[in-house]
Amino acid sequence: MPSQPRLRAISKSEKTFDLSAYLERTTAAVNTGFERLLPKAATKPSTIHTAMRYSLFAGGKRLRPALCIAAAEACGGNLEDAVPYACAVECIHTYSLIHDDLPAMDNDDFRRGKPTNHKVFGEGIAILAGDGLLTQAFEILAEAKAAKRYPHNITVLELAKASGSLQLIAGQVADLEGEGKKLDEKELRYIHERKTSALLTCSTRLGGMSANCTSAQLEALTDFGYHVGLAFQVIDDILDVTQSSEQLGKTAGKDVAAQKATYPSIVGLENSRQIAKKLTGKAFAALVPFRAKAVALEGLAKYLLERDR
Ligand code: GRG
Repeated sequence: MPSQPRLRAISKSEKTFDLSAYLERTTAAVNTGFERLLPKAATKPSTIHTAMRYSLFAGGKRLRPALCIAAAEACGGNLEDAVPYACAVECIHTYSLIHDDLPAMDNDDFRRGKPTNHKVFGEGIAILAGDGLLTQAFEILAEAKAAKRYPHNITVLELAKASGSLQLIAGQVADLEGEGKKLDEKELRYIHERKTSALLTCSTRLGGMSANCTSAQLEALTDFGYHVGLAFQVIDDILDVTQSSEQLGKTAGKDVAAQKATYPSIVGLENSRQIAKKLTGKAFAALVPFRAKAVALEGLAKYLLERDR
């Protein structure tokens, strides 16, 4: 039974890992990084910089940055070098949420417990705030300290591919086109791999790159990111039908209302929970080569499985 010792080793190291302290530390470092890396709100034209900062500082969970930093640490790197990489991914993530909330897409009024960007600044500025963050991500990455094995052309390509029309945007297109249609599990997985897992995988890979990881480490981080990304989205689908809007900080029940295919709608709630657990088990297994250095990645994967918002 090869999987049992792995899972046992993980629960042992988790006992010594304080996830909330870790998230506090990584979030604080990323917020400080943003203060340094972003134009100030008052910088002309101040409307756009205020709008970009509004969504960036609206209270997101900062999971992608935490995964990025934890991946760097698993490879022997440090928080300071990983922060710009983490900020770049969070800029992409936040841009995608601003655009996803627009009336032409998911048409949402509520995100991260606050009115959505277009509700506060209007649609034109919200589109531009998303564009601004998308561009800012690449500026940050191009100016980040590059590790020996991963020069800027590699890291920029990494983020461009994860955010582009074959991954994040492909997932969003398939999601839009799938509304009201009966999708099967394979088609749903296609969406989840691109809309969610691609950017989570990119987070762990960029973290590894910031730490000058080996190719074997990069492969393990890819395997981990992929499975944790899929588990994350299955849980997101579950939370959409089991939690309140207040709890989630965004409108609950949107998937059902928009007639979107989700794991619970295709395989049922209990099977969805089992699938998320299985995916997390695979993510854990990918961490074996990192031994004790993967303690933060393990803690984050466990948290993502058990989260309630
Ligand atoms: C507009 C190109 C484009 C893409 C949009 C982000 C997105 C793709 C759609 C939003 C809906 C959705 C279910 C996305 C999947 C990823 C996801 C679950 C995002 C929410 O991530 P959290 O929970 O959010 O980490 P916070 O606000 O905590 O950062």
